[in-house]
Amino acid sequence: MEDADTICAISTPPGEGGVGIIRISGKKAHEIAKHIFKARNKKGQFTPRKLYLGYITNPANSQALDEVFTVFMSAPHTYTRENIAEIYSHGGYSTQRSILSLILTCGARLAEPGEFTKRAFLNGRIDLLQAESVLDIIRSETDEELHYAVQYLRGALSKKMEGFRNVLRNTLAAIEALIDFPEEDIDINIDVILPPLEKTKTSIEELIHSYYEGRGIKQGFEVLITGKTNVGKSSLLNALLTKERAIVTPLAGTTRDLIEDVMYLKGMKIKLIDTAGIRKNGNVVEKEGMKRVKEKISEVDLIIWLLDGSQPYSDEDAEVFRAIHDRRHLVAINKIDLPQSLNKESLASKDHLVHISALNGTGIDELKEKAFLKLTEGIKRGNGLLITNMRHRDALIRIKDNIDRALLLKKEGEPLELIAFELHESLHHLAEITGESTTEEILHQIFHQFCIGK
Ligand SMILES: Nc1nc2c(ncn2[C@@H]2O[C@H](COP(=O)(O)OP(=O)(O)OP(=O)(O)O)[C@@H](O)[C@H]2O)c(=O)[nH]1
Ligand SMILES: [Mg+2]
Repeated sequence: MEDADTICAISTPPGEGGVGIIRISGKKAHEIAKHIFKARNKKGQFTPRKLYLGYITNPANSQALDEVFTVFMSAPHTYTRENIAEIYSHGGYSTQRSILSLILTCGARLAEPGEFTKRAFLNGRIDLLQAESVLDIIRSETDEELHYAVQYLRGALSKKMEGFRNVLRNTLAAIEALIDFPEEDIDINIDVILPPLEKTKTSIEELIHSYYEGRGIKQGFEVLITGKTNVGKSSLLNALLTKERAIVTPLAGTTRDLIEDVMYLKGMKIKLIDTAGIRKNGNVVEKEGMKRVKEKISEVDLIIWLLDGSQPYSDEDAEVFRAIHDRRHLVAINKIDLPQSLNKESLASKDHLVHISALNGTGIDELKEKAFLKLTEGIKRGNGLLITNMRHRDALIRIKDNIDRALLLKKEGEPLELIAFELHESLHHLAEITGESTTEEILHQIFHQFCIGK
């Protein structure tokens, strides 16, 4: 990045606000800022990382544009590892735009989306995993999402990859030594060098499997409410959302389509889906509605199967059960405020049974708690890491395949050169994750998802 030009951008969101931050990074950052900033009560050099109060003034006509704070930060101890100047102006559209235009006329150019973070990556301050976590932090909607993104910015995932790399490199080095000096008496036994590789493979598999939960934390989980007509599905949706989202009537067949809305459960985003009730002799519209429910059942993360406790178990309930029994589900018996006549013995799945009244709110908290536990089953908390990014998952799958093939080749007594080839490949895929060998196209894809000014 020796000859990199100087970039600038408004780093705060557009529109009116208390403060607007304009950021300049690059060789000429300090020079440009000094040229347009007139500090009050200040003579001589600016001390780095100290805020100075003053005016942004157009040198061409000495016109003051805004009263601002300015800070100078010196390379390499900055976000981009370049010289940076930041100007804290008033958060008005016009003031920020005129300051930015002035900076542009002084020789900086407008930053591309994510270019500050891209420079931090290209200048070696952070790796690609950390750069991506910056985007995740900005986009976090829930505490959980933020928790993981911050961990990754601090290098938790990078450290894990470093561990994988060490094992792969050591194994490869040992195998190459065996290839290069077959006649000599080297103290390397292939049966000793492979177990760490197998252990690494297990860790990689765990990470690949964590993607399901990781994706849920990042994008939210889908929870579907199903059951026969009139059992209270729409009432339950409304009770969970604590608003009258869906129409509720005493008539069977009220809901015809999928009705979706978002709720937050202990910091997790949940997309709740209410559905058309299942019944035998529905009309054309209901039949279409039921078809959609059945399609959706295979896609969602959790199903709440709702039954009416005041009615005997029926063929229609059994039909619903057949559709959902092999999917992750909870069983909720509704209308417990009424006299009960549901024969519970007939329920094939007694697991995770909750008794509720969508009408008066009984059991709703317990249902939420059980849904949370079901959705987070298998998620390792504390030190557990999760993969939330498809790019990482795909690369890890390729690494795992390389290791699988390497181990199989060994078992079948194939030449060591073939094993070495697989290990070389796996290291290459690992370098793609951390960004040591990544194409310009992938970098473009990643950084163009950022906003301008980050
Ligand atoms: N007593 C009692 N009535 C309830 C309860 N939950 C729902 N109901 C009533 O049951 C009827 C049907 O409720 P809905 O929420 O529309 O049922 P649904 O399963 O969405 O019905 P469809 O959309 O037609 O399949 C309404 O009259 C509700 O007021 C409950 O917990 N107790
Ligand atoms: Mg309904």
